[in-house]
Amino acid sequence: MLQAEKRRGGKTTVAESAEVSVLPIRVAEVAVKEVPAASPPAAPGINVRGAFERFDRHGISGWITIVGASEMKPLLDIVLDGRTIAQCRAENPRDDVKESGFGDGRCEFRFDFPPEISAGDAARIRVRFTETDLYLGMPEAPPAARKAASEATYSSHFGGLWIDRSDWVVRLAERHRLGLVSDLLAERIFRFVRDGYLVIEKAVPEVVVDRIVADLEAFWANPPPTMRMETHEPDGQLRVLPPDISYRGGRTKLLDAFAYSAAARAAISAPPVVEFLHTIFDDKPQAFQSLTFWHGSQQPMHKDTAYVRVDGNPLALAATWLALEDIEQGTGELQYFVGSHRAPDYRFGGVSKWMNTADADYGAEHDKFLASLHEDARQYNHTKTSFLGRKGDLLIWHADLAHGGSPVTRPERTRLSLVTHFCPAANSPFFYRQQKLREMDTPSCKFTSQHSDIAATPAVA
Ligand SMILES: O=C(O)CCC(=O)C(=O)O
Repeated sequence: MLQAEKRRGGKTTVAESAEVSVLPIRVAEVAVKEVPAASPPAAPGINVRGAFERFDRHGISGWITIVGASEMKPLLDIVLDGRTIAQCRAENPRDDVKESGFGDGRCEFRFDFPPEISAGDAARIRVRFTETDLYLGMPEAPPAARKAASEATYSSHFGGLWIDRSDWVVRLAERHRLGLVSDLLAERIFRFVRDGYLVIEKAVPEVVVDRIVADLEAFWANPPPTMRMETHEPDGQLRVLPPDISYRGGRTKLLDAFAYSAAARAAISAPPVVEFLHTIFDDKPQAFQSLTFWHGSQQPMHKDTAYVRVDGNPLALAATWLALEDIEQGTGELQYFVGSHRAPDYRFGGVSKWMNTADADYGAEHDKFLASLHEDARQYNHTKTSFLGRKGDLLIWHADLAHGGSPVTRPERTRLSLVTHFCPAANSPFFYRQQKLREMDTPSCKFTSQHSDIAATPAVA
């Protein structure tokens, strides 16, 4: 409608009003070229009144009405970096506006930012009339958003940990100089930041690994009632079910063994692992999901940030892969693209670090995402390598390292492994939004599970 008006009348008029604030409109001939709010466009056209009343880290709201045509309820595009990420109509009732003499008063607009909009994103949100180049003059971005935007020194648009900042070497050197980080740890962090992963040989004593394997055998044979497995068998659909030994292979994994096995908890919180994670998180690590594989998963190359959600900061995440036996070639060994954690963000829907499985075309976008990792590898020369760890060796990967399971060419061989996802203790796994079961807080590591009330599940070992 506005487009039609604009074509007929040429440009837009903004008039002064004593009673209500004027909503300045900026006319952008191209998205980046803006006429200052104070200079009203020359030709007569549409008289718009309104106000931006809220623009903060969590959303925007205000009201807008077209003088003399208040029955027209403008549709607004919420725009981020030139892309429309949502629309809202200015049509919610506002008695105060009605009393001021502006039509029926149904003119409020409101848009709450979805959780995947980072603080930096919020600072760059713009609003325009749908199907036009008419942008509403935005109030100054909220302080938190401005700060986040001005500190955008992370390699990912979504921020990250201190090791992801452009000044990480300076910060590492400072910690090293102050004696907070040993030579060995400094070297480990350096390699992790450069490559996106770190191998710690003999991170977990063999005796602990043997106990874990015995526990896993027992869980498969006689599962604790609340334990769950995750499987894609037999039809490729993801299901979370009570463990059934006939599924013990392929991509099926036993979930959160740490809730039931003291040995698994000991391995997950092995001192060199905790020391490393505590340093990169600047916080106690929180193990919030573990997966035990019997065979190679053959998962395609992927990045955990698409699926494993941590509220607030999608990159406040790291994972460990523990070899529960000597890993041999052809058994589906873990593989990864070295340095891929520094490739540009893939944004689902053009916006989000997280994949939204509720999107109608999410399957197609997932394929696109997976393909993009191989394109990045070609473009940025990421070499593919794999982890042939010996029993007790452990690999830590960065939240954004592209990794997966290599093809299994020796299906008769097992590939026993324990994967754990961690975030800082102060962060919340996304599943807390649905439910929060009791956690276990130890001096070195916090354990929390989406499926198991850890406090109610005495460990078998
Ligand atoms: O162990 C594997 O084969 C892959 C594990 C993995 O990619 C994951 O848990 O994110």
